[in-house]
Amino acid sequence: MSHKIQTLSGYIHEYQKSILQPEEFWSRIAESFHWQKRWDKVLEWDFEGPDVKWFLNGKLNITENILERHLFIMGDKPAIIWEPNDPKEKNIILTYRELYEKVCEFSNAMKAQGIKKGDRVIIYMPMVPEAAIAMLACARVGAVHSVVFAGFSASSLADRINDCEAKMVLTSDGNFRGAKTIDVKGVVDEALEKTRSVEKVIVLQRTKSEVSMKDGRDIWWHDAIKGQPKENKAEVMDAEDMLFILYTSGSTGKPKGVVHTIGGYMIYSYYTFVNVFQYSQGDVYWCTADVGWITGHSYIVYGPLLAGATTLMFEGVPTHPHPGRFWEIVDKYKVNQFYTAPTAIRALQAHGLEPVEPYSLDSLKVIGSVGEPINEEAWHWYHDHIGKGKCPLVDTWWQTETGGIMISALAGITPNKPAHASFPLPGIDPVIVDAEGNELVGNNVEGNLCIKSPWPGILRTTYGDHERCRQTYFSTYKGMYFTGDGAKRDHDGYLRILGRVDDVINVSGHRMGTAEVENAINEHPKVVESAVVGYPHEVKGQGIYAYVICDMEGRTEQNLINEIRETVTKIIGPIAKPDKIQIVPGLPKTRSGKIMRRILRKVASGDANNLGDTSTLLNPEVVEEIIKGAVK
Ligand code: 7RM
Repeated sequence: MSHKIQTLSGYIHEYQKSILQPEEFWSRIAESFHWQKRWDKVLEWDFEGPDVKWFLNGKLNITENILERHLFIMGDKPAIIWEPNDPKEKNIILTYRELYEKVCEFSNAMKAQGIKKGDRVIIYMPMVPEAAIAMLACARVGAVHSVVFAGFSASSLADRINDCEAKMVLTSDGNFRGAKTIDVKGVVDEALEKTRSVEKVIVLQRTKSEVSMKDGRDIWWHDAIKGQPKENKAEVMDAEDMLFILYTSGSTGKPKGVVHTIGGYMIYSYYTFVNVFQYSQGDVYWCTADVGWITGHSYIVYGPLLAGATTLMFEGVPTHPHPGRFWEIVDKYKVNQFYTAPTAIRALQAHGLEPVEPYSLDSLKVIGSVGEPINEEAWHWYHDHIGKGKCPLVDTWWQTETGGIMISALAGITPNKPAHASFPLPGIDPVIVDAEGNELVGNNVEGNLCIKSPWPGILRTTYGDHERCRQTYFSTYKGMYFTGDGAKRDHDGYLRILGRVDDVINVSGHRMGTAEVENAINEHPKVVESAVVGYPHEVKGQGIYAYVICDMEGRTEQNLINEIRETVTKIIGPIAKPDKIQIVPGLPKTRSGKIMRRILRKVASGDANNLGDTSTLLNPEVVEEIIKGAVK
């Protein structure tokens, strides 16, 4: 089956068709998959509810489309290549047949431990093949997985377990990352003290660290699969049954559980993978994300495996044991498509060309970028020194909520421009609107990015709180999905993403709500009030700058700053640790008591010269103090 667009005119044709006749367009793609029962209707939707359904009453199991469907012709083809953190440890290559057997075996084990269709299962694991096997095993038995990035703290993990009332946790003893061995099971144990729903924990032995196993609750992975058959029949699922929940940060409160359903997500992750990366059979594809993020879900696991691709999974970090590690891996496996984040590119760029030079990188055909706007300098370095000027660079814009890539060039097919995501994929109808929601037509316009009509990968709800989903995405502009990003259509019609327009910051490609970080800071007993903003950071894209009002009694400033950092690490995880903390006497507020973040953002960016009018503030004098004490 090939739904791969081959030419620019092919793209234009497919795009037009997809917008004029979306149902015909998507059903033609869905037809090449295996359905136990065909759908009755392709699409039903309204964005008021919101209520979006694709492939109504279609019955399927996504793992049959990943496993059984590929066994006959591709049983011996590598499905997953796993490269360990330590280059001296042996790698693992799993063929489609072996993956089939392992998924069946583990899904049988999960069933034996009491998991049934509809149960929620938390996956808190390092980047090992078992993480992908765990996801697919859930899908096979009809359980809903929720992968939690293994860098999150016990308290973040507990919040997620509680929010979805998970019945099982899949985890490991520890995690190798760079030079460190990270405790994983201990974090799970701590989280489970604050939760009640979890009945069983299955623990993979990875680091052979000392861990405590709770009788009746915890079982080793290798014991759980003992004697389990390596085959089974996949559960019959409805196209609109939940496939997974993935928690993501927004501008208010706690992270919300974005819900994706089986049929639409399957079609969309597959279609976008094949077209954006122009994957050909036999290619080796590598995405460096972690499976704890949506990029890992759609473009390490589901998209590539649905396409019968060989997907590489890397356990480690870009700079360990040396800053040429990525390029060493590219040469070792002759990687053809390479997909990473601008923050990784900038971090490696800082090491100069020496670590790149020993490697030929000849095999590369396509390079990709995701997670944050890629600045022109990083774009050129990546394009010239990694892509050697000959590989198309796809700058892919999308979100946890969109399920798959929305705006991107198709590698080598559609035109491309540095730092521009460029054009929408077939099926995507983006618009730029002004503050009132008026559509800004034509070129040379800038505003907020919305999407006018549904695509198969759109989120269906936020778990347990549909109103929050409506409020967050469908209420700002009537009848449209609001992305939270600003965008510009330039004089040539290329789309450029300008970044978030809400209180979400993007640190090393990780989404973080400023309110979420503030709440964590406020947990420190000496903190009175705090305000968090993003500021431009050379490597991370944005850094976290926290202004904090403290009760200083009995503490030095430095002590407090260190303690606040620890508090945030404990409550959210190291990724949310503020880069800069300024202890301030007050925060600039309007007369109605709202913090003036605009001013704080300017000061944090080192741009305190033109703060505009501050005379209407309740406490204008505090601004001077803040400028004086700004952390450089
Ligand atoms: C895939 C992912 C989503 C937010 C999104 C943007 C930003 C992502 C790009 C980008 C500019 C890009 N999902 N973003 N990709 N900005 N150019 N190519 O990252 O849910 O974690 O984040 O990330 O602000 O709204 S996410």
